[in-house]
Amino acid sequence: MTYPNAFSLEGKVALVTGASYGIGFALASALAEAGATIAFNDINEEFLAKGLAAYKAAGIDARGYIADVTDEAAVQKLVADIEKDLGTIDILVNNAGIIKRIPMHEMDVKDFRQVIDIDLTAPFIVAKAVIPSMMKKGSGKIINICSMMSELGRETVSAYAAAKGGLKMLTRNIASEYGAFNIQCNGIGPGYVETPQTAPLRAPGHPFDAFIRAKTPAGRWGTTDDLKGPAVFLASSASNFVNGHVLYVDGGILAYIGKQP
Ligand code: NAP
Ligand code: GCO
Repeated sequence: MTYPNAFSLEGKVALVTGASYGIGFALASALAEAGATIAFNDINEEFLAKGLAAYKAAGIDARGYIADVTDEAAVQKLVADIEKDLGTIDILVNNAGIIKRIPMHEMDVKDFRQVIDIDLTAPFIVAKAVIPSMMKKGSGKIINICSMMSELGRETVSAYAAAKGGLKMLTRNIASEYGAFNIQCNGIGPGYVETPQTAPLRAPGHPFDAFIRAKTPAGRWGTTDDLKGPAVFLASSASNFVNGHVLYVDGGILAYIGKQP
């Protein structure tokens, strides 16, 4: 395989969950720029429409579908509809996710369960739905969007850390169970990235902003652009012998004790 062909996604179909905006939109855009045909879903008609308009504005002919990733029947239909419209899904990016920042001793169990359902059970549901066709095709790429919280904890994010820690191990187990079918499953672990999900932490004067800048060697928040190259790499044949790995795209946070005050 010559370069840069190894990074080409020409002829590939990619499903990116929860990709109307944020990290999912950036990852889908990157895969499209590398040649992939994009399908994405959202649970909200309004956001889906906005996402379709944003892809069109970016020159990307993405297909959008309404589906709740926690609903197995809806996901099975989503995958069947995409396979009918576009063909076998070659690349799955399990991106959809939520966070609830609540002190654990104050957290209602239904909130804990909702985070686990969306951030851990849903990646299982969606991966389970696409793997049979990948097995038949003899190839596939699954990319699970993990987190710093796949490795670290902090106050108020117990459910999210439990889910993302579990997602790291689900990634490794899918890699283990399906590597023989030429299916590679890896994770991307973004650091702290400027998206709607982290907007509350970046509010003017919020202490977390200075905290994260001090914990990041580059002294800045990540942007969704920082995640594009890693996603193309893990979605392409350039990573065919990379399996069960979580690629942390964190600017060095996990390696750094933090800037001395
Ligand atoms: P975001 O801006 O909150 O977007 C999350 C997306 O997931 C939205 O499009 C949302 O759809 C969708 N979603 C939520 N629940 C869903 C469900 N049940 N079914 C279908 N779609 C659903 O989040 P983000 O910052 O882009 O993060 C994307 C992923 O990266 C998440 O897994 C997050 O945990 C992870 N991550 C984020 C950061 C960061 O710093 N931002 C860092 C590490 C990892 P709606 O618009 O309809 O709600
Ligand atoms: C938080 C943040 C983080 C980021 C991301 C870091 O409250 O700590 O939301 O969890 O979303 O997961 O990698």
